[in-house]
Amino acid sequence: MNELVPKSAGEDDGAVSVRNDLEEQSPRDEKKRRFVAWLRVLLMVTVPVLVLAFGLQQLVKSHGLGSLTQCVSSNFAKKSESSNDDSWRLDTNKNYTMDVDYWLRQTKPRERHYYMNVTTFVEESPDGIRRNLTVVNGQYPGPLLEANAGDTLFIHVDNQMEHEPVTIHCHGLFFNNNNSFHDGAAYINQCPIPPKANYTYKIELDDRQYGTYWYHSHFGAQYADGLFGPLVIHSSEEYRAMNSSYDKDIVVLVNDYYHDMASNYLPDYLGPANENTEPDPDNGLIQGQNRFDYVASTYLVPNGGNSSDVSYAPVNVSVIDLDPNSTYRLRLINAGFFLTFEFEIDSHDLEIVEADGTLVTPITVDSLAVSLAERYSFILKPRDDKKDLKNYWMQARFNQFCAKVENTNFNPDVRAIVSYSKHEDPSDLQVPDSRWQYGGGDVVCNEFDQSLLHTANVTSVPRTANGSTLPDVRFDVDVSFLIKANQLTRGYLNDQTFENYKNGSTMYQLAFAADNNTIKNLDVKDLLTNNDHQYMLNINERGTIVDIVINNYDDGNHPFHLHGHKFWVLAIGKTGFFDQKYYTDDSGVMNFENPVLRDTVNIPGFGWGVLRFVADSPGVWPFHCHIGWHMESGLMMQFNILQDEYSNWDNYPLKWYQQCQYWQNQL
Ligand SMILES: *[C@@H]1O[C@H](CO)[C@@H](O)[C@H](O)[C@H]1NC(C)=O
Ligand SMILES: *[C@@H]1O[C@H](CO)[C@@H](O)[C@H](O)[C@H]1NC(C)=O
Ligand SMILES: *[C@@H]1O[C@H](CO)[C@@H](O)[C@H](O)[C@H]1NC(C)=O
Ligand SMILES: *[C@@H]1O[C@H](CO)[C@@H](O)[C@H](O)[C@H]1NC(C)=O
Ligand SMILES: *[C@@H]1O[C@H](CO)[C@@H](O)[C@H](O)[C@H]1NC(C)=O
Ligand SMILES: *[C@@H]1O[C@H](CO)[C@@H](O)[C@H](O)[C@H]1NC(C)=O
Ligand SMILES: *[C@@H]1O[C@H](CO)[C@@H](O)[C@H](O)[C@H]1NC(C)=O
Ligand SMILES: *[C@@H]1O[C@H](CO)[C@@H](O)[C@H](O)[C@H]1NC(C)=O
Ligand SMILES: *[C@@H]1O[C@H](CO)[C@@H](O)[C@H](O)[C@H]1NC(C)=O
Ligand SMILES: *[C@@H]1O[C@H](CO)[C@@H](O)[C@H](O)[C@H]1NC(C)=O
Ligand SMILES: *[C@@H]1O[C@H](CO)[C@@H](O)[C@H](O)[C@H]1NC(C)=O
Ligand SMILES: *[C@@H]1O[C@H](CO)[C@@H](O)[C@H](O)[C@H]1NC(C)=O
Ligand SMILES: [Cu+2]
Repeated sequence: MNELVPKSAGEDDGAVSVRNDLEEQSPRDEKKRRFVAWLRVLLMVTVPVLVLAFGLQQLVKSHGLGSLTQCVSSNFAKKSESSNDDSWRLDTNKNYTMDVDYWLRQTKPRERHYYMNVTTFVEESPDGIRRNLTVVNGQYPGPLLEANAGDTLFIHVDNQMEHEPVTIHCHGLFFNNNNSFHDGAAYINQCPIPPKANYTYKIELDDRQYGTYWYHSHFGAQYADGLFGPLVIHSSEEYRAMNSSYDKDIVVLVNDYYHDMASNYLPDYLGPANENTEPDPDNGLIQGQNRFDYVASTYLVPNGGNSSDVSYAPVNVSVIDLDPNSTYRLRLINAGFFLTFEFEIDSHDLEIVEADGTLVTPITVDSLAVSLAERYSFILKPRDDKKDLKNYWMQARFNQFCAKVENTNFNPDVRAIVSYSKHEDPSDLQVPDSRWQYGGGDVVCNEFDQSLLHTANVTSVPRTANGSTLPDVRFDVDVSFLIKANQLTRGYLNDQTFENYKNGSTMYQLAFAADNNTIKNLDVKDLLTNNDHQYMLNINERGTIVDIVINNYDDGNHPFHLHGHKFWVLAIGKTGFFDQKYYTDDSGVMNFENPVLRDTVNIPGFGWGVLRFVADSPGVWPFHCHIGWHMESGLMMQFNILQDEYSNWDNYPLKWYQQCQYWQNQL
């Protein structure tokens, strides 16, 4: 095996802890050890035979690779019903407020270390209904990560869960400093961090990348359960380019929210005879919090649960405190799992200045629709005279037209209070009544019109050497949901539905077993390969200009995301199909001058889109619909970019490599 070990195996740069513990024990020993530990825990507590039997069954199941089985955790502690301890709730007023001056003073690149303990379950109630969550550092939602452009970000993940693997993916980062193995997409460019193991992501940030991003688990449907949070990259160059137009900077995190673990919905959703009917959320949250109007007689217990097990304690909306003498930059993130929402703040205009880390020519709106995984920054413009500023509703209205079924639990009009008044008890705040004025949302689930957004710092989009509007490579991809074997409905990109590659990860196979891997007959001259549910676009020439032409044959919308790159949104079509003549005619359907450059964009139901990117970052990059349910049903593929380069890197972390061996040994 020696020739396969990363060349840097012996070198420890002092940052990434390189250990041998995964190798020291044979997997069988490891299984035995865990089994004994488990038994010890079980015997310490006197448990009924039934629980023991259940536990053993789960233990066995949890060794199935990538199993999403949720298990009783030995360190699970049920909080007493009467407990007022809300230390599990992240203080977002504090943690999501950034220190503008501090970041402007940072002139030299630095290392930024963040520590994430990932724990199994806390039974808590962000909106009043008690449920289990998977969280970072025992709190919900996840903490803010910050750095400056050009810094090195270290994310030290300690997976303290007993039975679930985990990965952390930083959504939107380039990973273009020979570090794409830290993208954190499970089975694609990283083998997941096993239960009870730890791993350090070392991310040398591009010194030209700044703006609003977020992180989330990229293992199965895990992020729906709470493993996500904001990630902001500051830059004094960005601040100057924005004319230094704000003095306060805060994150507004919005997500749709389910009352049960994602894994409990999956068997039904992925099961036979379900024609892609996604579970509709029970609520939406702003800053991880919202009220839920619980009425026992009408409450729909998720997944056929027993209503006598429902536990509820009223929770109010969150309050975002603002200073009337300051000008705010708000960074809005759709960190949800399924739905688009429309956003507004009463009596305020929103001057949009950033989309997914790209500065755009400022435009002022009173509301905007935000698709899953997208981010916008805007300068908050109060319409009321500053001295009259009081309290206002912030509203995120989730578009129910994007869902196939309606969940009667869900009041899609989700709110928070924006408060300029000094207050003691938030529940005493007086907020003028207001009604949502923008209708029920776009009936075909369109998002904010992307053609209104223009990249600020651009002269024109990249063109091929001969100056034509055509790309070097045009990749056409048709999106559909098809019922195939066993009445199972799955998501298809062309004729392929994605399944996790369980034999390590794709990048591990391609980098270390190139001549002998099972997923690709190594002929990089093939643009497309599709073995073993691994549909791949292979681009091996640096700087290749690629257009992805997406035609959506499905009635549902799909917010597509490409890892490691931003793409130019050349065109979005709300109906019909893309026509080749748009490249050259004078219809103006495609924008080759100043379209928006972002990492996530919505493709409308029965619509289409053309996205251009430059293949200049070596790695194996997922391209997928960000709707968590759709990812699970196979709406994902991989872009294998510059394999000749990444295969020759000598800086793969030993632990990254060993984790793949660990999972291979479990097979
Ligand atoms: C937010 O939480 C992170 C992680 O715990 C911590 O490093 C950071 O200092 C906190 N930020 C603020 C502004 O409190
Ligand atoms: C949370 O998980 C524990 C352990 O699996 C389980 O006993 C409990 O019923 C769960 N609580 C909820 C609300 O699902
Ligand atoms: C992570 O967990 C360890 C062990 O319980 C604890 O010592 C440490 O303080 C935790 N770190 C954070 C950031 O919560
Ligand atoms: C990571 O795990 C190894 C053992 O698996 C342990 O020796 C090391 O202390 C752990 N590191 C942290 C920071 O918990
Ligand atoms: C604008 O683009 C130029 C040329 O690519 C680059 O050097 C500069 O850093 C960019 N400015 C900002 C604010 O991104
Ligand atoms: C900054 O000022 C310039 C010149 O007035 C203007 O063109 C540009 O749109 C402004 N940018 C922002 C983000 O306000
Ligand atoms: C629900 O729970 C109650 C009380 O624990 C029990 O009597 C009842 O049989 C349960 N119903 C179902 C359908 O499981
Ligand atoms: C805002 O500024 C005005 C005028 O300088 C001052 O009177 C007022 O106290 C300030 N308000 C706050 C909340 O700081
Ligand atoms: C929630 O806050 C609103 C606005 O301050 C207040 O009117 C209401 O009474 C509060 N509800 C509860 C249950 O505290
Ligand atoms: C320009 O280059 C593109 C991509 O290489 C090619 O498809 C196209 O035919 C070329 N156009 C002309 C006019 O040569
Ligand atoms: C290639 O695969 C075969 C069959 O799986 C195996 O016997 C052989 O050891 C592999 N060679 C290398 C270099 O991994
Ligand atoms: C990245 O890897 C390439 C080989 O593909 C090497 O030439 C280059 O020096 C590396 N760059 C850095 C910053 O390590
Ligand atoms: Cu989708």
